[in-house]
Amino acid sequence: MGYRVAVVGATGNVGREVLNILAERNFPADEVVALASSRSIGKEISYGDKVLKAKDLQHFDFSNIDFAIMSAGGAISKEWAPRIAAAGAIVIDNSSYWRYHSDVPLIVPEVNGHVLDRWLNDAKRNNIIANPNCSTAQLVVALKPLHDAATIKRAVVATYQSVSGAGKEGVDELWNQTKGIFVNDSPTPSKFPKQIAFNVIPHIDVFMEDGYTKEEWKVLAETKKILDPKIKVTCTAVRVPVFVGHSEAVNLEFEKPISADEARDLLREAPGISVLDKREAGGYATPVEAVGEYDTFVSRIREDVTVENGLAMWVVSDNLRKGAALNTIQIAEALIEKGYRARALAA
Ligand code: 11C
Repeated sequence: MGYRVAVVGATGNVGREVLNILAERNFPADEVVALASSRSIGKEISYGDKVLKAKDLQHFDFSNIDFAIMSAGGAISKEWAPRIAAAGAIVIDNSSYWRYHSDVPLIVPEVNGHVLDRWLNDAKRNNIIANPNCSTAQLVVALKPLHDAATIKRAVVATYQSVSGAGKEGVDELWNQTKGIFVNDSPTPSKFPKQIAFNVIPHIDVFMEDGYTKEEWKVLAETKKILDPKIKVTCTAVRVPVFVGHSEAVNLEFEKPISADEARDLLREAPGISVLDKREAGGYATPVEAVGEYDTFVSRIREDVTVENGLAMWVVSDNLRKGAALNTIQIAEALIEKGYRARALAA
């Protein structure tokens, strides 16, 4: 007997990817239910070669559900994750709401999947697991093997984030502005604070008191929680006119020496990473190649001689996959591998 999975926020960009990836990976599900807010009830969504109709979250009975994968935003997660978890399902939440709670693990399986061993055996666990922000997920996958080998002291990150990170409205705004500019319409920013077509915007999420944006703060706080609280991280997060795929320029300072060749070899062996690093035109990954892929691509690995034990690199991933939907499913797969049994069987 397989698992019962509820996908909350199934009609959004990430919810749809969750359904695609569950089907692609043959996730051992007996039943998959698509849930949405009342305005999307009845909307049709693909799940492999089937079509699911969105059901109403408000009236759904979670008492038989094993995994609830939530991608419906922080307000819904704040209200519903504890209710769903209390009904006995494991909630894997994509919003930022639960990530920083000390009793909620924040998991990227390749990096800190071991945390789930103790969590699964903790009788007092609150049944909520958080999924990181997309820019953090791909970053920590690439940092982990290097940190294990030479201990990262400081990371300086600049992100180049696609509009799909801002949801369907972000994608529509880039599309409409791009088309409009060709017919001399003046672009009207609505989802983004300035014109995004043919432009870049150094502002994602709200500004904080210290001048960083919340998106930048997430990269700092989440890297520390997932990988190592001792790593110093600074970030500039930038929105770029790309539909899917986040890129990051990363400069690292290590405690111990590590050469570009050593780093490349370690990254080649590491789970979830493809190294694409030829020092020639086109010998590196761009977002276009990362779309639809599971792996995070690492390119442009080189020594940064401006600091002692420095490396620079370029990290690209599909933000809707490793940055969101794929990682949530990998968390569920890790729990199954660690012995979490379908409730119908465990009863
Ligand atoms: C973006 N990274 O690209 C954001 C989207 O905290 O999960 C994801 C926000 C989050 O706009």
